Amino acid sequence: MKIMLVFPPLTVSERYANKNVGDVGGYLPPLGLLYMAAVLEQAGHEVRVLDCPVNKFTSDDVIKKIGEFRPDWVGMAAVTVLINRVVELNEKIRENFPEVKILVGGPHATICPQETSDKTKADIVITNEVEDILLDVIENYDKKYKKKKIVEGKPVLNIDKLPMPARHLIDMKLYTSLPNNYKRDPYAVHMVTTRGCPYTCTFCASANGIFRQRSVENVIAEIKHLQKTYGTKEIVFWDDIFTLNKHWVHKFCDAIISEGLDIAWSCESRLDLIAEDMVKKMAKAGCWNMFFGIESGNQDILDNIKKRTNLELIRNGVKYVKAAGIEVRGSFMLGLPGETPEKARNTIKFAIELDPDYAQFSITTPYPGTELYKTINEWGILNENFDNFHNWSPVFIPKGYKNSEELQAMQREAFRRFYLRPKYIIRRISKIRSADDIKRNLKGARMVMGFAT
Ligand code: B12
Ligand code: SF4
Repeated sequence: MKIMLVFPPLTVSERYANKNVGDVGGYLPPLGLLYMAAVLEQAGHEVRVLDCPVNKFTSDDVIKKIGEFRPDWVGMAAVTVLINRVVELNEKIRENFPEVKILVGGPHATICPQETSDKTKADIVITNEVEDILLDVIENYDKKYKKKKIVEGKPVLNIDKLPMPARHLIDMKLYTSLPNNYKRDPYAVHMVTTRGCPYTCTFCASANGIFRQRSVENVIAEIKHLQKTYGTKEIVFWDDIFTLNKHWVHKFCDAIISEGLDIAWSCESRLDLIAEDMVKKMAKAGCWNMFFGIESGNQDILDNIKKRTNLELIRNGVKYVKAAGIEVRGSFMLGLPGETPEKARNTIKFAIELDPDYAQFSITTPYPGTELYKTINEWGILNENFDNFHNWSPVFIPKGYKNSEELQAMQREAFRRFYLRPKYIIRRISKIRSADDIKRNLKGARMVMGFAT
């Protein structure tokens, strides 16, 4: 069968709700679709992947591409902010190609399957991870699934058995991480080595998952494949918590060191999952940058959102990572439940005290399905226009704020106070080593100014 998998259109300025940010990059291959494509190809199906954001395709371009390929099925990925795009695309596909069957999945479909099915009128919505059920649905649709509108996928228990993502179906040269997220462009490629996060943070769409991890051997094999096929020089691990299993991290670093793999890498984790010896070894194995969700500088707010950590653990974690020579990127959230402008200023002060290499100040967005979403009316007012669910517009106004303008102004203040410090600017300039560094820093500065003004 012929299957086209589509990542719906969303421009960078739409993603950041900010026209001043410019096209700074931050495009990563749609891994979920590439895993699906690999499973389908392995079974002999013909697959195309259409990543609209990176190609700047509109919904009309998608229709044109469908006309050229004439697939039996079109599958679409939906995060919450894209759900209305999926609805619009489905309407156009139905109008132009009534014979094509439509499949929808991804994080929003998983959280709101009924709403996704009603709104998109897809032939079938599959929730959760889909690799174990996808072939059955596509191949036996008429016999087994025609009467169903929603099928429940399940977490894949042994993720080592999955084929590698079908990156050959996209133009890998088009992808670049955000400027603070790579140093050996154009060869930074992203990977995931785990699935599911067992923590319970109330705002997070990944919470309460079953943690699974690939074997070190399996991950090293993918890195070698990327080096050989694409000349990859850098890997960005987008796992929710890369260092949950310290034993695994040691083994992974030992493998990189003993095999002499020349690879720079970065990853995400929690600051209470940092051990001094572990980060030292990570640095030795090529890790240069780590991203942490710090969220707030107020203990009561961290408790409210069930972050299950404290300010001291955060301070220590930052100290260990910096001492190992690894750059720190900290993500802070403004407008969390229980926050007032005064408490937001504590968060900004905490960010300045920790002094990470980069800080991101996003605006709390209560995604459907999260604990925060379910209890939101206790904490403030929610405007449920999913088109704005991208973490950069105030969709939720906590009781402590007068209005959305006050919250948006707080975000600008945070960016200004953090980035426009002479100490910070001097440090960034002193780290410039090459023409590439200059390019990256200029792009980053433009982005920051977009948020600060
Ligand atoms: C890498 C990443 C990004 C990257 C790359 C996005 C991309 N092109 O895929 C970047 C940085 C660009 C990004 C941006 C955003 N992201 Co993001 N991102 C992630 C992250 C960390 C990993 C995604 C991933 O690759 N997972 C691995 C693959 C294998 O899993 P998967 O994508 O979920 O796919 C599986 C299933 O969902 C399903 N599936 C997926 N697509 C489809 C399609 C069909 C037809 C079917 C049947 C099934 C199906 O099957 C797949 C295989 O089992 C996740 C968190 C996470 N742990 O998943 C957040 C996450 C997906 N992002 C999120 C958000 C909010 C965003 C932004 C809106 C934030 C922002 N303003 O920057 C933007 C949206 C941009 C966009 N166009 O999507 C949220 C989504 C929550 C929600 N309900 O919407 C998540 C869940 C983070 C979180 N915990 O809150 N993101
Ligand atoms: S915020 Fe991080 S630790 Fe908390 S549930 Fe989400 S991914 Fe897990």
